[in-house]
Amino acid sequence: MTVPHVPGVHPAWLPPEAFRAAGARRVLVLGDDSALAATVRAEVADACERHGGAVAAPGEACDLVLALPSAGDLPPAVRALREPEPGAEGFVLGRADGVTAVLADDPAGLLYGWFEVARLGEAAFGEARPATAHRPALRRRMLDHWDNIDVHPVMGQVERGYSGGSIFWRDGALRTDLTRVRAYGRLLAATGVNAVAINNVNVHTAEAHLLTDRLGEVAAIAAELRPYGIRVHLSVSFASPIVLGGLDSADPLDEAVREWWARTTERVYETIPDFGGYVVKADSEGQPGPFAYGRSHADGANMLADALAPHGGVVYWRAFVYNHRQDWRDRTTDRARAAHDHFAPLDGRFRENAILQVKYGPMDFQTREPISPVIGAMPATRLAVELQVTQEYTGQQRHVCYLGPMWSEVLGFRFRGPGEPTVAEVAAGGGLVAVSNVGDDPYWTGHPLAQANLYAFGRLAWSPELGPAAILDEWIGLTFPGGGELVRGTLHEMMDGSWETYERYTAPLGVGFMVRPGHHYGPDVDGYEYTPWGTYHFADRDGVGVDRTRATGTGYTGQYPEPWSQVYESLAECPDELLLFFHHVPYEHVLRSGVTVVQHIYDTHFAGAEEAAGIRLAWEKLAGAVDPALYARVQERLDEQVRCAEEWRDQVNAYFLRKSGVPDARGRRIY
Ligand code: GCW
Repeated sequence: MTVPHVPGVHPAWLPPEAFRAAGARRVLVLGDDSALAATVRAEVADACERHGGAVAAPGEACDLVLALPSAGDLPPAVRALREPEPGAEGFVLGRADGVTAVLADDPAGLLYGWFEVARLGEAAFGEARPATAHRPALRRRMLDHWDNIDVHPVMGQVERGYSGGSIFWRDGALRTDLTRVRAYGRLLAATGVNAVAINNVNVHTAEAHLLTDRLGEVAAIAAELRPYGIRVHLSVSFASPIVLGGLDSADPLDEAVREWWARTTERVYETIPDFGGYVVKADSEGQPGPFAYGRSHADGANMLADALAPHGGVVYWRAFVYNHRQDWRDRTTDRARAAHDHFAPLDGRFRENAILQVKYGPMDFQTREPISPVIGAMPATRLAVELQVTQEYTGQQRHVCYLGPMWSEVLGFRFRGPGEPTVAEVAAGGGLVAVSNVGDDPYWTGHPLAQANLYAFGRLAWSPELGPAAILDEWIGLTFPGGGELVRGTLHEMMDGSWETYERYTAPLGVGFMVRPGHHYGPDVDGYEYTPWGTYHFADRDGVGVDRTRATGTGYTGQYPEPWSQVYESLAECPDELLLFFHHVPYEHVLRSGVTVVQHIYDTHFAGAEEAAGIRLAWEKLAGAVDPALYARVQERLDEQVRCAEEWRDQVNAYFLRKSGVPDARGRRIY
């Protein structure tokens, strides 16, 4: 095992500098003969070689010890740090009598502890620290790749990918050099991620074969990610028994179909014994599913769960099921209702190893949505919450949009009010999943600053209670070591409020979309208004918004328990930022903030575009303070962000001025 360093590829949050403090010291590893312990030894050796420290042998003096208690005698200084219990994948970190210790019950904990020491830097070797346990709050912390093997004619190599091609495949074949995949695994492990699904949930013909005759490619990728504790998962087509097995049905209750899945899954585990499981998008946007056979989604998911169970695998079954061929004239169909209508009645009917994967909002990864009511409605089902790191609807990695604050709001939401479980707690036994934003771009994420989103996802999946601003600072400190106060302060100022800035210049008050159909970039207020996708805003000359109340609308508010059911139903109590998601109101309706809806639209759009210009201006302070190529890449993207934000501002403001006839109270220029 060697630590992957890929020339020409930005080291992201793991530059060699991040390991200076530990690598300059004497480090003892007391591990077992597992692959993960070998990784920890390799990491330590690599850091020490670079920074002049030394790998200590048992019994020798050391400054840092990473140990499984079963693997040998701890140095006397840290024997007293044994409590509290680290738990699965966790570690205890403490410092006593000049020795820092990371103690774990399993080698994964040692690896995560090693990266925590890197995060702390010199601080890990300062004052004594009481032994503190660090344990992942969510058991499964996974990134989904929407990578294709073949370049799709519309979606390209990576669906909704804004960072170049796939790190796994190129032009129809597995890449020959997979060092970069290992480096990716390392970056993810440093944030706490422990699972990856390698291919698009829209499973096309070539990708369907990964399950059978192209399984070797999955095994090769798994071999690169395994040393960093990451289990590989595969998106599979529900129609596989037909497409690959030559059967004439994929009916989940058909014995031949069930047997096909059992046999096929057995072969997967013969090849990849630690294979994680399947991800399935069924009966959704044209993908095949159990509805074709009159079966429920529990029948579909359970069939796969049964095939996986003997091997310890899980199926992530996506709840993103809605009618994408609806008639815009029909006001009774509400896309927001769909997932709850389909899945809530199935609560308690899913197997133990079936995980229902629910997007955080009821629509589709918008900049602002209420939390999906499905998450609060299925106490007898294992749930995973799905986020989108790739910025499909949040600026496509051309805009700075740090999503940590949004995710932290999502994870901290309590369906039943104060004192009741948070979304993160509801999902603890299932997991947190996100669509990756990584590609073969030298900066990994297209926009170098979009790396912060990938980092924040992993950190929040491990510790949902961490503050997003603190995570941002952690990321800045690791990624720009030695940058000094100018770099740290400027990046913080540019990024911390960037999600809200993005929200200000795009669709107002939670109404969503207003993006250009198809590629979803840039403004198009009526782009989706008369389409079959179910994503409307209903603006007319009198008002705007979607009536989702029980009293007069689609009844969606009734999918929430109290207090939210009442809060969202009530025009007076509904939070401003979601007002147009839940209510259709006149333009002169006064928000809780005291401003009318239409004036709010003007104000926020002027402010948002101005803030985008401010972000660009701030970056100029860093000319000469960061790497010139990185500087240029960010600057080019900021130019586009400012241009696009102005376009959003002018189109949205012009649209609402023309519809409403209400002038801007401050007389600013609207076209
Ligand atoms: O956000 C939408 C995207 C689709 C995607 C779908 C999904 C993979 O526009 O490209 O398909 O969601 O989540 O399945």
